[in-house]
Amino acid sequence: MKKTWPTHSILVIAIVATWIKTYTVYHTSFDMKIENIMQQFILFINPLSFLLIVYGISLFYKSTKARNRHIVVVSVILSIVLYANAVFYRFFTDFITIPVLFQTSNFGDLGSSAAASIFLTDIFYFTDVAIILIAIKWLKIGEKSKVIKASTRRAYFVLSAAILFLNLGLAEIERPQLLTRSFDREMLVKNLGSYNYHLYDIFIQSKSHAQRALADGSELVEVNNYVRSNQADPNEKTFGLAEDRNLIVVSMESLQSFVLNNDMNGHEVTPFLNSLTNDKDTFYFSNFYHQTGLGKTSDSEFLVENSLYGLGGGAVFFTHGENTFHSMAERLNDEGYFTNVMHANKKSFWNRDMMYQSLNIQKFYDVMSYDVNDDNSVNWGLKDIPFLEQSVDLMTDMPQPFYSRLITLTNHHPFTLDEEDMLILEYDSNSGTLNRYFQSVRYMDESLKIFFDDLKEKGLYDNSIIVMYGDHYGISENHNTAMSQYLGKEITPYESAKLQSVPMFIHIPNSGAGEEVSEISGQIDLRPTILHLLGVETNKDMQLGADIFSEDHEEFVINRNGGFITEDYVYAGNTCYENGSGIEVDVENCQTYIDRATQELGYSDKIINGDLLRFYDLKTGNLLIDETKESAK
Ligand code: GP9
Ligand code: MN
Repeated sequence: MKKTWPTHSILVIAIVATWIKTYTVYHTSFDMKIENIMQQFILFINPLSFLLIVYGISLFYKSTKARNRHIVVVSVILSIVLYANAVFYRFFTDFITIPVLFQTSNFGDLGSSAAASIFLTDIFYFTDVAIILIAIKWLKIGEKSKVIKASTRRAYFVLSAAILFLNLGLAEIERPQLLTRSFDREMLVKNLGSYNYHLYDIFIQSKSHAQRALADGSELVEVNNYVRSNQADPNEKTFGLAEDRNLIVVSMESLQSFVLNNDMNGHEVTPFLNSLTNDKDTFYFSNFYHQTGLGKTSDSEFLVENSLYGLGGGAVFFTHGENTFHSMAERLNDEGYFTNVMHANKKSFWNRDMMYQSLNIQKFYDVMSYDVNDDNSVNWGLKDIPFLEQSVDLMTDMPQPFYSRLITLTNHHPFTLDEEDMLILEYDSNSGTLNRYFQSVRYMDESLKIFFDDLKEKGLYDNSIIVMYGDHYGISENHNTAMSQYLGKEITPYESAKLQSVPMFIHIPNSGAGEEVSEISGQIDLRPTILHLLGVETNKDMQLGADIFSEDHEEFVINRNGGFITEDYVYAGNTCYENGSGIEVDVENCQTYIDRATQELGYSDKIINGDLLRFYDLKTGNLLIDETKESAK
């Protein structure tokens, strides 16, 4: 007689198969830092409670067929979720959060990046589904149609709950306050497991939606007090230095500081930008950091316009694109500027078309405003040289003064170029991404040089101020091995934090005011710094940054992940380092700043989640507390 298998064999096989697959995927697809045996153990057991529960629901079905169908459907859904996270991670080095799922209009645009990130071998992400299907087809199960006893079910779910609490308990020991403070997504996945993490995320997101509904103007009081007490008065020497000039702000895609004044196998990577670092009309900020999160370019735009941080989860451009903001564009509209953004991509990308309305930007020159064809395109679209050339043409027709914010695109992952634009050779590491990065940055540098020449030629240069900043990192931590080969040192969390430095230039033609500014500063500071240079006061603005030229500017740059950099310390990966030496020091040294960073990010989130600026009158600086109920409608 052929051997028969116990009644619940399929359930057990499903749980074990998905469990092992998930654990394997943790190690192969995500780069999660595991520091000790305890963390390894939590990582190992964390998928179990969730799998026991979702697969276990099959025990409520009366027939074997229905039970098996449930198990197969669950395994397919979970595989898709895990696979989607793995692909997402290849792009963003992060896990999916609910708001990004609503960014569907972005998915079509991912184009070459997506194609470069999906492989045939990805079929292994569905191994458990295959095992389950084979088991259902081939295993002979004894006592098939047996209805499961309520007591068996009860025992099963009590056991599942016990494992869940064991998991949560260990997570709490390993990382106190994890559930109340979230910290970062990697930590959540490491401790709760990728599936439970999504449940947690759903919970958090629904809460933030409720927050807007419940928010009222009185919540602004505390934030307002904080903003006013940290206010930095303008520096007399620089206030109004660029008054009445056109403002041109260039977002330099994926440009990090490490390539500046550096060479790659003997080739200068950024000759033009290097020349600006000691130019008589240029302020070069050599200790400037990006502060973006998951929203990447859009977060940097948000920081520039509002001097508020993006959100910890998802892109604020999407999640809160309909909020009330008092942007830099709004301030400049009031000063008589023609405000616009120039970017040769689809207007819906990052929800810009919607968000720009909330930011009161008068015109968006999107891809439709440009002449784009096969010859002048590469990678994500129109190449930077023709983009900047055509932008200058468009500027010549603008009413002056104008504020144009230009967003470059060629130097974007996967950093591909046409042969004719490769001005230097590739690098020679094990990372194609880093190898191409240098070439692609070299092209960007050339495009900026041509841009300056064009502005001069079209008579726009002398009467403008040109601000240029790197929007966010280009080389993620996935390329640490290659980076350590290039930089000749190990990439510790300290080094990673320092690598988030991006170049920033403020070029004021014929001012003779240029110098290197080594003050530690970040994108949050751009708005007050720029407005003050244009002679616009910001003492009523609800902003979290400060004018970098101000005597009161503080050397304290907060990362969206809660880390920070001060003159003395760098806080990264939950470790406190001495700035300069990179030596680990007692976390006590960082504690005051850890609290400040949490507080400041919290205030920014509070403003955004509660849509609190609808209760703020920028003209008078009054909080609209009495009108709360009216405005909330
Ligand atoms: C898309 C461009 C790139 O329009 O700004 O966005 P990113 O992927 O860098 O956030
Ligand atoms: Mn970008």
